[in-house]
Amino acid sequence: MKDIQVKKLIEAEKKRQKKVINLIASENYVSKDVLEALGSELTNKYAEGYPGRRYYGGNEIIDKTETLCIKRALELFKLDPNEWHANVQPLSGSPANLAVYTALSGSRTQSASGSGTFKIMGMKLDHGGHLTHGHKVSASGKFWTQVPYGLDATTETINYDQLMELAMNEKPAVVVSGYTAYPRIIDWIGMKEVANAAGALLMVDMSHIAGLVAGGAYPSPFPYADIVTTTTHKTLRGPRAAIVFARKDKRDKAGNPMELDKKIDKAVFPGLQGGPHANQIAAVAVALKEAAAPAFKKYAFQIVKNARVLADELHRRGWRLISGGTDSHLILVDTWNNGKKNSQGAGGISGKEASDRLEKAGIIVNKNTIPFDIRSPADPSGIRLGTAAETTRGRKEKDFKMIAKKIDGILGSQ
Ligand code: DSN
Repeated sequence: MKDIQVKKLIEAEKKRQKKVINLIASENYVSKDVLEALGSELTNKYAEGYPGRRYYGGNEIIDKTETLCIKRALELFKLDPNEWHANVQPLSGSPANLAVYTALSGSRTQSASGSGTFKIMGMKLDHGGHLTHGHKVSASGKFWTQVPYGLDATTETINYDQLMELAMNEKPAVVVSGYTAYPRIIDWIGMKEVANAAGALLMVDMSHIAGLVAGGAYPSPFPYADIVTTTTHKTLRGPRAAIVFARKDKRDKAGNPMELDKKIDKAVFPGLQGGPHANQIAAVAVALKEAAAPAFKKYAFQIVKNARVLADELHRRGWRLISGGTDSHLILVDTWNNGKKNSQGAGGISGKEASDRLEKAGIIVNKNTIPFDIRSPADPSGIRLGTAAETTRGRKEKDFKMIAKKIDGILGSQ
């Protein structure tokens, strides 16, 4: 690279990534092949439209690339192409979710009187939901109306009866499940019953768990969901991008075809985006093939094993974990109400301080709200830990025991 300034920055970031223990639950390390596809000449091509229906000439190869990516996406999650559609153009997770709401709500999002409001029933941010599940600071909450739900105060897990009651009262158009800070297995059947009872569609944002689902280490939402969105760069270990899957055969209450596939395609392009990033789509295709290999299955199960060990060790050392532990790749630690260090139940260290202290020691995490947090998102009560990135680097149970010991030492000292 001739640009020395940028080259130095890239080298410095590479060095930083190698040096640290990365416990950011939404990050991972991609393969050289994924990087090669991302850095390829495919970035030079404009391809507005879809395979076989482009607005620019010269798209023969791009058509093949996108078609291959779609095929691999459907195959990886064992979906019948007659039943499911995949759109691989969303640039990342937020545009993917926005495309779904745009597709479902039609052109008029809210009438002036408030009637006909398009309601998104989504988990509250501080309980583990995502901004794009209807939060008021996101376009999803500005254009549409969130029906927020939270976790059970005692178990810190989903209470499906509470959700059912809320859904029946509010009659949302769509129930969104799949979260950014929920360590437990989601009962997809329970979520489907909630959506069905309200006459709503079930949308699952499986961004965090996609790699676990692909590897068989977490139950698949596909048998129950109407729409599934996912980013491709978390446990799935691909480039930064997203996919929207939609059922082709969904009918509305009157029995008319909903054409979710066509509506979502239109919402992505020309609704929200211009030309797709063909280099990114090629890199997703590479990652999907990698995720279909037997080694990835082993990887997905190892992520969960490592997370369980990390959770058990922290718990054993006196740290309060949200919901008591994990079934997935992530753990939410309550650093503020830390039973071991603080018998009064308050006055522990904030998530920000915990994250700062760990970073100084080379362990990278993110501060995170915990359910019913009394502190602010900028300085919340907890930290979120994930094991996908370090599992990619070959770390196993014994390494995560050491990591737990280190974390305890760093956060436990006054
Ligand atoms: N930033 C992602 C995460 O960390 O979970 C969500 O957008």
